[in-house]
Amino acid sequence: MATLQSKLEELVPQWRETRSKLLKDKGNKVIGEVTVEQAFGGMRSVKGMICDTSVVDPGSGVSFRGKPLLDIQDLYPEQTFCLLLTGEVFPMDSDVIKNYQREMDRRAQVPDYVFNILEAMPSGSHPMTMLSTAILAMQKESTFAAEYATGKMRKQDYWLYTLDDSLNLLAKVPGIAAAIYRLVYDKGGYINWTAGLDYGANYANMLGLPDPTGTFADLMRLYLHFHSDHEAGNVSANTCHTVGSALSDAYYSVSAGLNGLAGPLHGLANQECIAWVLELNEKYNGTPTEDQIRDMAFETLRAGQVIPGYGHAVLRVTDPRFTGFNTFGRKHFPEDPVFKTVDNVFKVVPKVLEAYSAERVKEGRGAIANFWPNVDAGSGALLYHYGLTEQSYYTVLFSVSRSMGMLSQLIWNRAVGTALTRPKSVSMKYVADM
Ligand code: CMX
Repeated sequence: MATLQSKLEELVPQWRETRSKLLKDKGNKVIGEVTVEQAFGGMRSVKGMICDTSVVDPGSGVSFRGKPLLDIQDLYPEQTFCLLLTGEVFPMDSDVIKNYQREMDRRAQVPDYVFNILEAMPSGSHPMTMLSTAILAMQKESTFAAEYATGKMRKQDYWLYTLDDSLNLLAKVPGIAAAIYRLVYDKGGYINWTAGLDYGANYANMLGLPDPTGTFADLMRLYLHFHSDHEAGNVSANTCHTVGSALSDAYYSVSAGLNGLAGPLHGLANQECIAWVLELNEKYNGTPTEDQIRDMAFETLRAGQVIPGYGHAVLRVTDPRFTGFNTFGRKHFPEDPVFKTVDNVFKVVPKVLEAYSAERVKEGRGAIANFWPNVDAGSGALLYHYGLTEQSYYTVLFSVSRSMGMLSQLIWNRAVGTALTRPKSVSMKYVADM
């Protein structure tokens, strides 16, 4: 019977052969150069990594293994993870997916000590701190670390043990994340994983929100699919990769990546976006007019703050993930007041940012590179509609999804044998003397 592991056993030798051939034939080709501006500017656009799971095109957004996101938006999360790893879309009734789901069922039980740790954390701990801590606490479960410690693990088998750790982590993360939700926001007892239920529906079910129409489970599937991967250079993926390159196991690496996702310029932006939208609704007693949105947008900018959910380090168009979420909202609840505001903000804010950017340029400050919404601009309104109103939880949802991307990249890097990350830095004096 075909499984994800057996598929990878076929693919890994091919990837290694490709890597060797590329190194031999193209090893001395230049793929990028770095200016002083880029070195000070967060290495924006510096090409210095290889990643096959996904590519972000500035003009069209993310594609997973060459497939544009909106062409594959109906995939279930278990299909997403297998696609990121193998490049193949396996039908839900295929052996690979059925086997993967059985692995999730078999591994989903969260150890009791994780709940004890979560319950012992001080009240007021951010849900992201709790998630990262819970994952780190499970590091002792790592089969990679245990096998490495024996001194007998062969380098070519690193990926196999990383796959084992990854399946274990992916199976447990929704249960941990749902427990954090129920604990922090006083929602009652924990809800167990249900064997036989798909990944997205399981997470929705464990959160425990009412879902009479089943569309909240649909949203969770879409949410987990959309946020899963965004190539290798973003803060969470890049951090996970760097930590993993030291052969730290998947628990150390993912926990580290999530600490980056918890930053307001990255994953925490979804929390800030919905807060901004709710502030608008409150200030104007309901869905604001376009003029009112314009006023508040300028007010935010003049106060020296960013408009959350707009702009992107790579994208120069509306993020297709925003488009997908917006389509979901328009289909299921176009009249929802929070969704309507998000929809109207989309009509106004890009023009405001464009005007503000022109002002900045006149004043000698740099332009804003992208005026369009990113993934975080719209997702919160959809969650809000279903009663998931606790904004400080939103980045945890992102994390459950992004774990798939970080882990698929970690497995891939172990499989092809990517080396320890160690770029070179230079001093200010070095630049001054150039
Ligand atoms: N509102 C106001 N100013 C913005 C802006 C926005 N939405 N987006 C960019 N700018 C500003 C930057 O702050 C920067 O100003 P300074 O030079 O004064 O520091 C200037 O425009 C140039 O930035 P940029 O080249 O356009 O964008 P960066 O690649 O530096 O930053 C990002 C990208 C996402 C951090 C930025 O657009 C931003 O802060 N957006 C709002 C926060 C957000 O939505 N983050 C989520 C991103 C998605 C994710 O990774 O999860």
